[in-house]
Formats: sequence, C-alpha cells, structure tokens
Amino acid sequence: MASNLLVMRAISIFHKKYRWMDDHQEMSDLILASGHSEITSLSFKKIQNKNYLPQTKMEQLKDLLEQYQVNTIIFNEALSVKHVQKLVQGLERDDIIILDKPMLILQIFALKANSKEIQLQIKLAEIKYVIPRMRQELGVTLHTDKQARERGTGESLADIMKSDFKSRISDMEKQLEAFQNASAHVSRVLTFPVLGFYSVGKTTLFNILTGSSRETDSQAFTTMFLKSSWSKLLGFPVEIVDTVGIVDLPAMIIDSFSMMLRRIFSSPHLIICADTAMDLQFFTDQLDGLANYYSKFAHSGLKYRILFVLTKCDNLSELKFNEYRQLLTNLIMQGKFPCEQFEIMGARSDRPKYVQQTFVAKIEKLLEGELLELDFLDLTPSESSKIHDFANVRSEVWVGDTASIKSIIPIQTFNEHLAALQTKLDPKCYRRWEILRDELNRSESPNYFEGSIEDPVIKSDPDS
Ligand SMILES: Nc1nc2c(ncn2[C@@H]2O[C@H](COP(=O)(O)OP(=O)(O)OP(=O)(O)O)[C@@H](O)[C@H]2O)c(=O)[nH]1
Ligand SMILES: [Mg+2]
Repeated sequence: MASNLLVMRAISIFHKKYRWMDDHQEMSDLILASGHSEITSLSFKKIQNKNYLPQTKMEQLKDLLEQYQVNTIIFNEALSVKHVQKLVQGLERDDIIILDKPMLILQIFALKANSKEIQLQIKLAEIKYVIPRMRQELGVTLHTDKQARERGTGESLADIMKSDFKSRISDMEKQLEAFQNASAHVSRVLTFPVLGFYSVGKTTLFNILTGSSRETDSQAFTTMFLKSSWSKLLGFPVEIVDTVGIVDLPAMIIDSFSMMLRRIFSSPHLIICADTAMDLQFFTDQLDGLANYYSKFAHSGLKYRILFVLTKCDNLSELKFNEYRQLLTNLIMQGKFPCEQFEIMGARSDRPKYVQQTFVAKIEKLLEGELLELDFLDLTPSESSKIHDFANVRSEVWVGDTASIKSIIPIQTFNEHLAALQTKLDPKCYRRWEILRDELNRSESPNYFEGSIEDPVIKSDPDS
C-alpha cells in the first residue's frame, strides 16, 4: 500500500539499549510499512540529559539532516514531550518532524485502515496518546503566559481541552461499542483465532488451514481486520480467525484496541504463532510480548487450550528448532501462558499438507475431553448428509437406504445440531453423553500444564 503513496525520506535513530531493537529489523520493517524510506541511521547507547542525544550524536545528526536534505527523524522507542522539546532545541530547527515508535505504528494503522471500526480505534489511540503530551505542552505554555490561562468562563485552557477530549473519547468508545455489538456473534462451532506478532506468518497459516487466499506480505501489518473462514480439515467445521499483528506498544494505545482484543480472547481455543526466522533473543521478546497481551486480555473464567505454532521452520536445522521449542516450553512451564492444555507444532509454508496433517493431529489431542464419539443408527440419506456437515464421520455403513454412522463431534456443536437427530443416536452413546454432560457441569477442573510436542522433521513427506 505504501508504494502508492509519496515516500517520505527519513533518518532513523536507534537507541541500542532498547531491548526490542537489537537487530534493527523491526525498525526497518515499520519504517517501510509507514511509507518512509530510511536514508541512513544513527545509533546511540545512553540518553543524555541536556539534548536527549549525546552531543557528538547531535552534531552528527545535524550534519546528516543537512547532507541528505531530510527533515524527518524516526526513533525506535516512545519519546516523552520533554524528549521531543530537547531534541528540537538541540537541533536548532523548527521544521523537524520527529516520530517515535508508537506514532509510527499509528501512522501505519491509519494508512492501512480499511474499515470505519479500525479508523475509529486508531483515532481513539491517537487522542489517548496525544492527550498527556498536550497537557504537558499546555502546562509549559500557560506557565509562561498566565493571561492565556483564563477564558471567558474562567476555565483554564488545559481544562477545556481535557473535557473536550474526554467527551470525544467517550463518544468514540460508544460508537466503537455499537460496531462491536453489531458484529458480535455467538459462535456455535469451535473458533480458533490465530494470534501473533506482525509478519510471523498468521495469514499464511490461515490460508493453509482454510484453503483461502488472503493477502500475505513481508511488509508489517498486511492484515488489518479480523476474517473468519471455515476449516473442514478436522471433519467437523471449525472457524479459524485471521487477526491483526500484535506489536509492543504503550499500554494506553493497546487499550484502544481492547474491544477487538477481548473479542479475540473470548474464544478458549487459541492458535499462537511465534516466528522462528528471528534470532532466539527476538523470539523470546516476541513471546514475552504475547504473554503480556495474554495476561491483559485473557478472560479469567475461561480454560484456554492453546496450539502454539512455530512458524517458518523451513529455515531451521532440527537442532535449532529444538532450541526454540525448548525455550517456549520453559516459558509455558514458568506460567507465562496459564492454560488448561497446550500443544506445540512447527509450520512451514512450503509443506502445506504436512501442516494440515499436523494441525489435525494436534487439535484432536488439544480437544481431548471436548470431543464426543457418537454413533447413529437408522439414518435416512438426508440425515446422514446433515451429520457429514457437522461431524467427523469415522465410518458409515449402509443397509438398503438406511445408514449407521460412527462419528466424532465437539461438545460445543452437539447441542446445536443434534436436537433434531437425538432419536437416531445409539442409546449407549446417548447415555454416555448424559453422564459426561453431568460430569462437566459438576467439575471445576484445575489448571494443569500438559503438552506434547510435534517433531518438525518430516518423516514421511505428504507434500512430495
Ligand atoms: N520462509 C517462510 N516464509 C514464510 C512462512 N510463512 C510465512 N512466510 C512469509 O512471511 C511473510 C509474512 O507472512 P504473512 O502470512 O503475511 O504474516 P502475517 O503474520 O499474517 O503478517 P501481518 O498480517 O502483516 O501481521 C510473507 O512474506 C510470507 O511469505 C514460512 O513458513 N516460511
Ligand atoms: Mg496477516
């Protein structure tokens, strides 16, 4: 998308102490996606009180701005208003555009926003990010010009701004809620949102699992809105939801997307992707970031079952893959992702059938206890075809024009579809289902950590 727009030249400033940015890759991704081109970059280690940048770096930056005739600089972290003021003073120029990481990300979101709901979320995030900065700025101005403090009503300008913003925020939140309510639906099938940092391969996985052809791209934030599609790989339908990439952002900005995030986390079944094309440090940071979102938005009453997918493992040796897998397992064992059950698998886009087969095996394990084995007797052809629509049919025997079917069905789907077919259920199964349902209603099963791990080395290659 950025290629259709005027590309703005910019110098990036890289604070090396900032843990996330050790390899500079994220910064470059974001700069590109925001429609800027990175002319050159400058790095520094320690923030300096006077000008924010150390003096030698400040001089270097001035020269670079002059040399490249550029007036935009982009920082790899969040800057306070004070930092910005110091920089402007130090650079002795008032035409400088200073972007920090949150502002850059909001610009990307704004560029790619393709629905009213997303646009509203971005506006809200912008206002929330700007408010504390404006207050500080107003505080500075008003302090030097006390006359400006009073308007006709005797209110301070800062108060007027504050209450205006407050009412705008509350209006926007109401509008957002209306959007969310309109799009909310209670899913009658198992839903699996695919979560993960941007560009980790969420949409690629979504396409493999659902047979869709959604756009994938190496540029950050290719996907900007949720999209569901059915997967029938398991025999019974499950809904897979492709989501917007997660990124490390200040809490107040994340909050603006909280309604969308809460909706994602309302499913107790999650697919969490982590990119193995990144080095181990970045991989760990990714998982820490995801765990932050998880602890913030996971619903306390839900017992999550999580399928962790280590993406892009086509570029890894088995040894390296095991390191990533072990790291993830350790984090889970430390309680970073409290859940009822988890599974781990590797994924690679060049082996779609392998990914599909592994997904089926893993989900069947993950859903243990949530799947019912049900047998039906004396089915008419139309009843039989109905069962094919919502159950994994393991065997089907026809005698004349009636069929017997052995099937697997998720508990969640059972009530919805079987009311009409209860009379066809084998009485033994019906009894089992009743007992299980009573047990489920009574039990308060404790959290436990149990998982099994998929070996990414393809023993027999279904794709070849
Ligand atoms: N080598 C390799 N590349 C992959 C794999 N999966 C995805 N990619 C590439 O990674 C890039 C990002 O993939 P997407 O599927 O768009 O990632 P995403 O997580 O949906 O990204 P956003 O929507 O931007 O958050 C694309 O260029 C893909 O071709 C993989 O298994 N191996
Ligand atoms: Mg995507």
